[in-house]
Order: sequence, then C-alpha cells, then structure tokens
Amino acid sequence: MKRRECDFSLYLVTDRGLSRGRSTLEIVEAAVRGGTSCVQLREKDCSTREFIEQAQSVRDLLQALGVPLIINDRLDVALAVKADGVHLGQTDMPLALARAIVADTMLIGISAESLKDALEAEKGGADYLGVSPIYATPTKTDTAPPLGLEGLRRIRDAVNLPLVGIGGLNHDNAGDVIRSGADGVAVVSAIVAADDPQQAARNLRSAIERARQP
Ligand code: TZP
Ligand code: MG
Repeated sequence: MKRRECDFSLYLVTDRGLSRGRSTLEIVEAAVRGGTSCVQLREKDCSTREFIEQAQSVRDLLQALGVPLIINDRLDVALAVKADGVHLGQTDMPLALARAIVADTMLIGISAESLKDALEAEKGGADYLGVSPIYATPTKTDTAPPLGLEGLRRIRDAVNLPLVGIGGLNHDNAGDVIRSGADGVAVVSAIVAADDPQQAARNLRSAIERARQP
C-alpha cells in the first residue's frame, strides 16, 4: 500500500479487553467482511513478542483481504511486521523522528486533540489525523476534553489531511461525523464489543455511505 492510498471510511481499532472472549483475528475478519476499510492493531497490555506475533497474523489476514494494517504506538513493531502504517498519539514518538525513520515507506497517523495539534501534524508531514475524542467514551478515559462536531469542523476548515473521527462513535452518530467533514469514522466498542461484529460494521458502513450522498 502506497502512502495516501488508504481508504479511511470505516476504521477499526482493536481492543482485546472488549472482545468478549473472541479473538482479535475473528473480530478483524468479521469487521472487514462487514465493510471495515482500515484496521489499527492496538495492544496496551502484552509483551513485545506477543504484540509482534499478533501483528503478523493480523497482517497476513488483512493482506489476503486487501485491507491496510496500522500499528498503534509502536514504530518498532510496525517496521518489524512491515505494516502499512503507524498511529502516534501526542505523548508517543514525535512525528519528525518517526518520519525520519520511515521516510515515505509508511503511513503515519497522528491523534489530534486540538486545532493546534492538527496544524502541527499537518506541517510535520502526517498522512492522516485521528480527531480525538469526538465524544467522551468509557473505552479511553485519559483523553483531552471532547471536541464535538464543532471542534471537528474547525479542524476540517483548517487542514487538508484526511480526518478520521474517534471517540463514542456508533451507527447513530457516524453520519453526523461524516457530514461535519470527516473522511472516516474510527470505532472500538461499536464493532469489537458488538453481538455481531460483521453486522455492526455493515450498519456503520451504510450510515457512512448514506451521509456521503449529496
Ligand atoms: N482514542 C481516542 S478515543 C478512543 C481512542 C483509542 C477510544 C474510542 O473507543 P470507542 O469505544 O469507539 O468510543
Ligand atoms: Mg498512543
């Protein structure tokens, strides 16, 4: 996958703690079959060895399905498994250092929690922004205050990069996020914790496509 070719429409972020006993691989496959276009593997509590093994199996699955894999936080893991990208937050490796390591071989996504973050990330050569959080969410509580749709619109008006909204999104509000200027909708619990992750992804994708109609 070349930089800037990524379809961010429906962006799944994994979370093994919310998967109700189902494997990450199972959730990812169901999500992609339901219309997920991009997957971020997010592992907060496992060893580096386990993270790499998990990333290799998710990468193999996603390659077969033609969907890009982005690794959360860990550039070393992303490089080791030849992922399509890495996603960095405001306290992770600085964008300039990550870009110096990967040059243009890998997508770099940045979490923007404010307009200032967004402008800096664009200037620094990010490939896309996770606009975070749109709404407060129990899935991640150490976040900046929610930006809401108004905050998302302000960022949309100021930057040209692809924007993916995240935080408290589901099939009821996904359309609002697209109509407020996002290129995609990122979710954790709406797919990972759903009774039927494939159907949940399908419902989200339909809401996204409906919101794109003129
Ligand atoms: N970054 C900002 S909010 C969030 C992340 C990883 C969690 C989003 O989870 P959910 O369940 O989709 O609200
Ligand atoms: Mg991070």
